Amino acid sequence: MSPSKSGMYPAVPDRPLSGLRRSRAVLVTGAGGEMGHSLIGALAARPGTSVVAMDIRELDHEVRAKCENAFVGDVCDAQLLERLLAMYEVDEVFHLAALLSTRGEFAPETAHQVNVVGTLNLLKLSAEQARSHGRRVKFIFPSSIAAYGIPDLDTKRKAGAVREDQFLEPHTMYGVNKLAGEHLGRYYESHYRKLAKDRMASPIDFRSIRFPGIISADTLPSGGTSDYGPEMIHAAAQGNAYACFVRRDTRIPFMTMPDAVEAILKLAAAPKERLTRCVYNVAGFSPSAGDFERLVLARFPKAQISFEPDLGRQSIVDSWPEDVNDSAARGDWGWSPKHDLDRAFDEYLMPRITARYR
Ligand code: AKB
Repeated sequence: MSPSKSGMYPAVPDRPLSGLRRSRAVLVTGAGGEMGHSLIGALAARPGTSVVAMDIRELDHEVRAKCENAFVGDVCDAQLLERLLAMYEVDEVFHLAALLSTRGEFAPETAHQVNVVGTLNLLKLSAEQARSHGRRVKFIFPSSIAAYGIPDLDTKRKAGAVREDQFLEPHTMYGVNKLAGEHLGRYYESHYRKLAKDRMASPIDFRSIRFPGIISADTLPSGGTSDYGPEMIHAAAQGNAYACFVRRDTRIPFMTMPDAVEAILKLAAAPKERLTRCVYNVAGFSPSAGDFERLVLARFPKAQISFEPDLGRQSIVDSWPEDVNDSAARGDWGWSPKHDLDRAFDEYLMPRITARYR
């Protein structure tokens, strides 16, 4: 193995790591992103799990140290993926790499490449892996509330907690891409190469969660439209003024990062026969932007928060539901979030964020 240019960790090695036998591994794409940071720690702590990470940038030392190997590259690079999968016997893929909703609107075609073509590459190679080692590959796909597109505010307010099959007409390229990813996963699980004589039935075990906005105490999001929630909290903790880009009465669902990681691990571990669908809603809490302001001011009385709505970004969050109905996740795999809004602030965000910026 040769060192990467930065000398931080090996670039793509050109041979299997353990002689002729490929070692078994869990693949995490987008490993350097917000969810990757938290998920990799939890996966690496699972007994007998080797994590192979992939990201467009080199990983932080802390995250890298928890991985068996890390590859720098693009999920659109089919050759890189092929080489990676030639070295490891991958049983499980957590496909986190994505271009989020705000960034995607500045470069919709690039978003399509990363979010759809990248997902297709991974599904195809996972199906090939399944054929080569004879076991289904579990494919975990974080989708998003961006898959919903509610036509106007009046309908949004009347709709309340939306079910998985309602309002599936997304307004953003990212939402369109996430919905496409869900359909691709369902196709690879149930219908892939329907007419081929040599087909392996059901090579992929596809499981997806439509996540709400996620708030982490340890990292800040970038390129999303739910970012105003975490941005407001982190800005106050750092003593920075914050101009919120949506109206005070804007309401969408959120959850904490520990609950999001718990959800993804719980769905991944659920017995297949208990699952009645491929794609699940999960709800945490549904504050308005004004509720965030109130809670932040109660804890940081000197915080300077103003509201300067950006019409474009506002229209995106206005098309997302106020709340989601997660009864299928609760019934099928025991989903139940640990944090409501107050516990999120008091037991998770405040202790960690204040320590972080002290
Ligand atoms: C975004 O804002 O694009 C994401 C999401 C809701 O999926 N955080």
